[in-house]
Amino acid sequence: LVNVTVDDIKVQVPEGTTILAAAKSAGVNIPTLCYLNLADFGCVNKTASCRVCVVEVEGRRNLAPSCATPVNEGMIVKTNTIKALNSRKIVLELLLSDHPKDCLVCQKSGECELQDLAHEFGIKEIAYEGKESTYRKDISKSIIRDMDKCIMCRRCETMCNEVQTVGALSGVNRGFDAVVAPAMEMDLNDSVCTYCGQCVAVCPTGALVERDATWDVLSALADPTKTVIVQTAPAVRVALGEEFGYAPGTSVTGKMVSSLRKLGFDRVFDTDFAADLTIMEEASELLDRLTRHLNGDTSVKLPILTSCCPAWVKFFEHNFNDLLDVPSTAKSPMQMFSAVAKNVFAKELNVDRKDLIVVSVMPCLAKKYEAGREEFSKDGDFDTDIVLSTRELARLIKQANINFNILKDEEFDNPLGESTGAGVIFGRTGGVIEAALRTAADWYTGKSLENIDYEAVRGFEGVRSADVKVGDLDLKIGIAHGLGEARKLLEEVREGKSMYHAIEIMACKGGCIGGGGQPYHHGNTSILRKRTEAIKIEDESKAIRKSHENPYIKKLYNEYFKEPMSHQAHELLHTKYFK
Ligand code: HC1
Ligand code: SF4
Repeated sequence: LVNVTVDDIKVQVPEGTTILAAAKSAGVNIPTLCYLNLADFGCVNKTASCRVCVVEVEGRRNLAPSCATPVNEGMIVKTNTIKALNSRKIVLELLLSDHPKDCLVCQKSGECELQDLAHEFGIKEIAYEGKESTYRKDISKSIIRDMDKCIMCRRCETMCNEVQTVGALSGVNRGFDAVVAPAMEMDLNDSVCTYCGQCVAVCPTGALVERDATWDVLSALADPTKTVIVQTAPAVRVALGEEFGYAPGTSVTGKMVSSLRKLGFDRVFDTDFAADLTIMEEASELLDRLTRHLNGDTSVKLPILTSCCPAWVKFFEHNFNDLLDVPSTAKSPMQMFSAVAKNVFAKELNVDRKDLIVVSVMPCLAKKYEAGREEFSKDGDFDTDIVLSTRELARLIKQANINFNILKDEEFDNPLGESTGAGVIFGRTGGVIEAALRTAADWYTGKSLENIDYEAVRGFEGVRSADVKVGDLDLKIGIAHGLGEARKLLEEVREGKSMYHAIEIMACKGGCIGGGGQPYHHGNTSILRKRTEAIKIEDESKAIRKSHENPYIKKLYNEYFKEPMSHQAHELLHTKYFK
């Protein structure tokens, strides 16, 4: 341990600790901007590029960036001298001088870290006028890149390259033209970007934001010729409340349903229902591949990989296109829901599929991209019409003057609103495979098993491996969350080193609860664990916790699909992957 004094407070910290961390342990919060420590992601962005966190160190002539300077024995640090404060203020003024002054209409207004600092520092005018750097706006289906607002903190780059290992973003050009962009400044659309949205989740300003579709929803709801239905993803219910002042980890399912009804949706349905449907197909595929493999069929590919995360799908299409026959062919729950809605439910309603608008509320930005994939359309009509993120739904509720906090809990509509505990756990890492195991174990043993809590697949480590017994089968299950972790597992599969039978992969840390469209965590990743806990409580509170026991799923198979992997099921519920 070394002895350090920060603003006259003495602390002992381990050797190698940064001044910033030492100050924190002394209860002194030094402001930061580029710095970001996402402990649960194994990611620290300390490029020391913004210089907001500078402090004076006794005996040194220059100010030190506290995020990147380690302490040493006897160090005396002053964080609030006039020299440090003045320097911080000038840095902010310089950043603002090359930043658009459109805060009033910026999507990030109110949640922008630069705006917050400018406010805290009492900056009342733009001190330096002059030329501003301008770039072409890059608008993809999921994300808008407005690099005029980029402050070169490089958080997005660290996230994309080090955590996700996608490599879509890097600093290009020099001086005034320097910008963080895909190679050769191409658009995200033409790059290897997976639309995971994790860069958006950590961007401190409005440089990276979701493509907002709230107005599309309002227009659809106002169109009397359209029937507008909505589905809500498992992870939305445990995060939406944060936008209305509820503590992280508060589940607001009933209020969410009631707010959607107030917004005017004709039916409020649940993606969890379709998660149960996904399990019917995925668990069948798992058992089918397993039994054929055990019977010596060498054409069978194992492990089977889950396929419900669209960023993950795009990642393996780019990086592992020699393994396209390994993932399950099951569509994601969102797409299964929409396929059933447009092809089965529309007929029940006697509505033409073009007049049925399917809106999805997702914790994810890649879902916007997924909805626009050609294979999920029929004669130019997409199965999923509009995707809103959790943040956008909150915006919509506020725009419509709905007092969310006083709403009474309401139930989803049926038939596409009934779900089991297995459906809701899709929202957290390990949940999809646990849901599949609950069903596969019952089917394989021919019994209704009581022990359905597969603790071994739960947890938060980036890559997990679990030995699970299903009847007389000893299964090895792999779980990865975060694309960098997924890459490690996939490389093992490619090299033939993987002895897993099934692998679940989610592109975001924590699974969908940590999706790029969720309320901002501002670097406090303990929020993700609280959302996970809320998912657990939702699961345990359900009367039915196995997908194949969902009565409406049984009805759908009786009346339409007949059985999993039937011809009808293949037509509506399965997909293909592309190089
Ligand atoms: Fe997910 Fe899924 S769990 S992908 O993480 O399989 O987004 O929540 O909706 O489709 O169900 C996201 C969440 C979500 C799908 C389901
Ligand atoms: Fe990288 Fe994901 Fe951002 Fe695309 S969305 S640039 S893959 S972090």
